[in-house]
Amino acid sequence: EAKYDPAAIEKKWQQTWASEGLDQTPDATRQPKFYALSMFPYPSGNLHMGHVRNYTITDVIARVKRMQGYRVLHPMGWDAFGLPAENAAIDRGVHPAKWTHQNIDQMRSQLQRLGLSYDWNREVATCAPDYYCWTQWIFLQFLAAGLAYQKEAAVNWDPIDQTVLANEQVDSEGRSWRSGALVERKLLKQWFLKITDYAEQLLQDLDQLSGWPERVKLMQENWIGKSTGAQVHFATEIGADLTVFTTRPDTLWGATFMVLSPEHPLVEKLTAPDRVAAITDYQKEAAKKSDLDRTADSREKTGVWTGSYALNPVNGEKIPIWIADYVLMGYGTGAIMAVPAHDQRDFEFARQFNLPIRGVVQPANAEVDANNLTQAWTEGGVMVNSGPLDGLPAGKGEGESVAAAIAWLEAHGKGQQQVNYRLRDWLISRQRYWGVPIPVIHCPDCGIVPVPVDQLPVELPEDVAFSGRGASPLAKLASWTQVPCPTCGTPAQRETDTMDTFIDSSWYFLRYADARNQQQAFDPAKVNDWLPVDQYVGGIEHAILHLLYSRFFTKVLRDRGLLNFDEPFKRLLTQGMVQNITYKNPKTGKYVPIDQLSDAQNPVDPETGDRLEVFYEKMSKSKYNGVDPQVVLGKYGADTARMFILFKAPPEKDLEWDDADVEGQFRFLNRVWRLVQGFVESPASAKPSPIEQAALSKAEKDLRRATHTAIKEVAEDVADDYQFNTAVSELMKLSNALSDAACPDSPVYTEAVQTLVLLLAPFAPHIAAELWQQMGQRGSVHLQPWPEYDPAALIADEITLVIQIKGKTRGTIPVPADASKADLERYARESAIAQRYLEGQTVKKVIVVPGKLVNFVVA
Ligand code: ANZ
Ligand code: ZN
Repeated sequence: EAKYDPAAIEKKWQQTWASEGLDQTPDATRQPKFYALSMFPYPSGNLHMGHVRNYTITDVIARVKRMQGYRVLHPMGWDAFGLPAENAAIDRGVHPAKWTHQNIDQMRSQLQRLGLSYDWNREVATCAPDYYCWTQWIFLQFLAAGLAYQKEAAVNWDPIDQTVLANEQVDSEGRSWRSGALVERKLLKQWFLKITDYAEQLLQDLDQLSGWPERVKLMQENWIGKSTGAQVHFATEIGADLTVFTTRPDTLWGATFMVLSPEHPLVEKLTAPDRVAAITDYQKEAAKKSDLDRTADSREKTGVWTGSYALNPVNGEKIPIWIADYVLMGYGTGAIMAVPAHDQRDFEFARQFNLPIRGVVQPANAEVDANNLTQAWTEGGVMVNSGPLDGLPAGKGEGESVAAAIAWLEAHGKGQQQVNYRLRDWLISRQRYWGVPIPVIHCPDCGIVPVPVDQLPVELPEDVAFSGRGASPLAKLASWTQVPCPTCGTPAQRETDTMDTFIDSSWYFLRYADARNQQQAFDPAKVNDWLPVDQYVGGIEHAILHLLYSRFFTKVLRDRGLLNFDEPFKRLLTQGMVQNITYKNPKTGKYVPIDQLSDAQNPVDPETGDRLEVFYEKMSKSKYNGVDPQVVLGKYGADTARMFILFKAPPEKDLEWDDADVEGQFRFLNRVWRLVQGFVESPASAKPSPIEQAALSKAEKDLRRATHTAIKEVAEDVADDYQFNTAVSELMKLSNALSDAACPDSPVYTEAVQTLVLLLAPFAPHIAAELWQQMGQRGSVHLQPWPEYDPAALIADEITLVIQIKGKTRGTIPVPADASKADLERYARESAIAQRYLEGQTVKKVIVVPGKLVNFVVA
């Protein structure tokens, strides 16, 4: 009897599957399609447990769907551009391309050890010219549609290294990670994509995504941040109007001053000569602060008066115009009407600078006096001091007073209804090397000229120097930047910015449908066939950006006639984190590695002697609680690792690592192994014979019921909400039933063993393939149809019980065959028949004949 040797069989089957092309995607047929997709990894070089969990979940889904008769697309690739590769080049002198490809090779072989059923013929790497050629082509589609443009924007500028920094390279104190210099904000011309044109659709179409977690949809909704209200125009002394966005136009009669963002374009003109110095000083201070700092609720309000006034359009009142940093240029119009009585920030500002506060919403039950407030009154009430609005019920947002105010503004030409979104256009320029070059040329005569499509891709030059200082390596390479204008031939300059890597990942799921196409980004027919993705699986950290950008790209490409669907991902599963135990010193905040503890049951800090806190946290290097997948695979094999991960928690929940449970799954697979070995060696395995349910013995019926219950339960568990943990429990139950079965020579036993291996196949694909082969079955277990349950087999054995009253038969009821005498009497008493005939009678005696009848003797 051979021992279960995962290392040997896993290698054997991985090679067999690869050479037989088992996981290749079938061509379009009449079979229904299923597109199962994991979020592709950044090739950091090492697979971690979070990856293993993500990919295992998707793999089980793909395998189940294949057995259920779908043609499945299940691809994998690499999100391969980005900063770490460039940093490796700067720190270690390895070219980013070399570093990236080494990492990809290493991670690919780690992935292959997991037995994931990927179609590797469709592998994509976003840094490969045959991929980014089409990223550039798609960018040109955006440019042609007027959805890509350049505009001045603030970037993080390191004054020592003389370079732009990504947000990730600036620490929480605002210093460069490399030089340590305080980062400045500098205005540079940057490329943007006009995602704001799609704000409303991105919001509305969330309704189509019934297969997404509510939490993710809510995060997207908040990010898009739709507000309805009004624009109101205020006349000023300089002729130009100041326009504000407000969600509470009904409070206009309570606006007692205005506040502009320090960056507002009209500040200079509105500033009185004697206020210039104070205003410019304040502007400089504000420029140093982040938006987050500026809008923090706890901050004391600061600001400066411009020295000029605006006219409140409803009553012609002169109100002073201030600037203050709590008003941001990036939202609304960058100017507000301040209503201190009903907006807390305005209230604090008014108190700080002694500006008038006028209540216009009176709380209904008069518990608060609107003209004598200790804080802003932001709830409802009745409009007062508001001319035509007086007496109307005041509400936030859709209240009657708001509608009345908008009607008034529109009738008097002082404003109009307005919808505003928090969503901003997407800044995609990066002043870095390791990204997709933006395919345009700047010509002194023609302006921005797209690189002609037949000249794509604009390839990254290889021989560049990486110092981390000065302009991006591309900008320093004259041989690359200096080109003739494609339109007029005049000496011109290539764009040297590269694209945000989020662009690369905004369309990779389309490329998989036609990954080797050399003529097009993809054949629309193929993409329309395979997409949308039926099940997308990935981390919650992508809830906003990646998913929003991918939705945006899909809609733009649809509007360019390249796709025929609105949403790229029909269903989304955000898997929980993989956590492990950590030991933390509550006083110092330091984590202690487990191997430094002298007593893990009673953990103390070896340096300070402090008692350590013990809890589960996401695995990470800095907390010393990571478990290396390679170690687990080496010890137990991929099948055990997969089974543990699937069994330990439902996919969307956090998972707590537990070595004992890993061991437990290893033992379970060993049990299945021995069970099948025993079966293969028994004479019963040689003679399959048909099963006739009615002719089975009790032992056979019991085992068959267990088999078909497992089929039914596992099918339900793996459908829609993917409760793989309970599915694995069902497999364990079936294996127990097999161990207990008293009919090892029966065809029912054969059926049960085969079913166990079939149901196990998606979860532990290698051992299942091996056992299937050992049982003498032809063809791969992974190409077998998913088993169907026989409803007849689920029914527990029943007999027909006769009910008599005084010896006279009054009817029959079905009861379990193995019911005790007492149970039979109870079933009979509770039956409708007995209830009817015994009503008002006294039962003197009950005669029970097991397996046959119950007779009630009445007076
Ligand atoms: C007057 C007012 C009275 C306001 C009131 C609120 C309450 P949401 O809901 O987030 O869209 N605002 C407008 N533009 C701003 C900017 N650039 N920076 C800072 N604040 C700005 O918020 C809209 C409200 O935020 C607007 O309505 C405006 O204040 C303020 F009782 O106008 B409100
Ligand atoms: Zn030109």
